[in-house]
Amino acid sequence: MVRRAGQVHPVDAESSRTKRIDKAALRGGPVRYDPAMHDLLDIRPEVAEALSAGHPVVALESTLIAHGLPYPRNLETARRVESVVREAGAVPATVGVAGGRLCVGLKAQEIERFARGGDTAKASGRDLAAAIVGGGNGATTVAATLVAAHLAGIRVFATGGIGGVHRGRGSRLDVSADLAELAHRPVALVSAGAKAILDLAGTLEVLETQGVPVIGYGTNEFPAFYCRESGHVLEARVDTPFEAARLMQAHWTLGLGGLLIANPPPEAAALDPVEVEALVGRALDDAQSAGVGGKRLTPFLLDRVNELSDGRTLEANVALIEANAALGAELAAAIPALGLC
Ligand code: PSU
Ligand code: MN
Repeated sequence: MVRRAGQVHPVDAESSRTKRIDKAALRGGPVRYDPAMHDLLDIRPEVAEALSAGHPVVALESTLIAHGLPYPRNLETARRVESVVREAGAVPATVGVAGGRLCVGLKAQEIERFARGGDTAKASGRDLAAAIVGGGNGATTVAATLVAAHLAGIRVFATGGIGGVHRGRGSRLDVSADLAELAHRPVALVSAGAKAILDLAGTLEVLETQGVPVIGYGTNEFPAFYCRESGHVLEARVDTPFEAARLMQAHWTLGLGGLLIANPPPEAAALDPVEVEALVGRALDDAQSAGVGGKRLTPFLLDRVNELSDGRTLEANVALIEANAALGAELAAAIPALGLC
């Protein structure tokens, strides 16, 4: 088989790791090697090598860089999050479509281009094919990053807050594709719950319908992104990476899909829920008056609450992304201890 540099697929390698995954026959294993994948997927060498060697790897998304945070804070955060993962002993794999390929482990210059904005569209799972065929760039959402993580065989992915059910304004139904994708990808997603701009009760209902366990990390409550509490009590809680990894292992051994590890934002950065509710209410009114919907809605709302809070939601957002990346690295490190992969 012809293999070009930078196109290594770990599943293709005759490594003991591959054999272990095959033996375990977990649905959670990476997708089997398919030559057609070479043209679409580019697992960068550092990530491919770490995966083959069984070293911890954490997937990171790029929509929050290109559309979730303003420049230059987004660039600083993207770099900082990669260092946080490295300091915790894991390899970061920032995902995005670059030059028409789904890349796992974006290079520093690519991340910088995404952060500076311009030509980088927001790519969810359904946009991936068009972004690849179009030969351009695309910032991957949680949904699209889950696809890449699964194809590459990465088990842990850290983000800020997952997308979910948007609050009902009128009769339009807007449910993020993040939820359905998480249900089908055997990946543990670390997030500070779902974004505060959403209908959290509705989001939890859809996660239940989709069969996604929501596990509080050191908490009994679903966090509300900028806030540590939401009033929604969870059925599962873990307090250590090892406990989380055991649940992940059991879930995947049963052939099930993704898990949501809900990590409350750091105490020092968390905001008051009453204040956040007021900000979100105003941002939602503004979105409605401006007629913003579809994929522009989430970036608009995040931006608007940031303006209304004089930048305090941005500080909380950055702090919780970093905290989630650190926890992601700990979880990724706990997986090999269980002999999972
Ligand atoms: N988390 C953040 N900031 C973000 C997002 C998550 O802290 O900008 C992004 C993620 O990429 C997520 C997306 O997938 O928002 C959800 O968008 P939508 O509601 O259009 O599915
Ligand atoms: Mn939507």
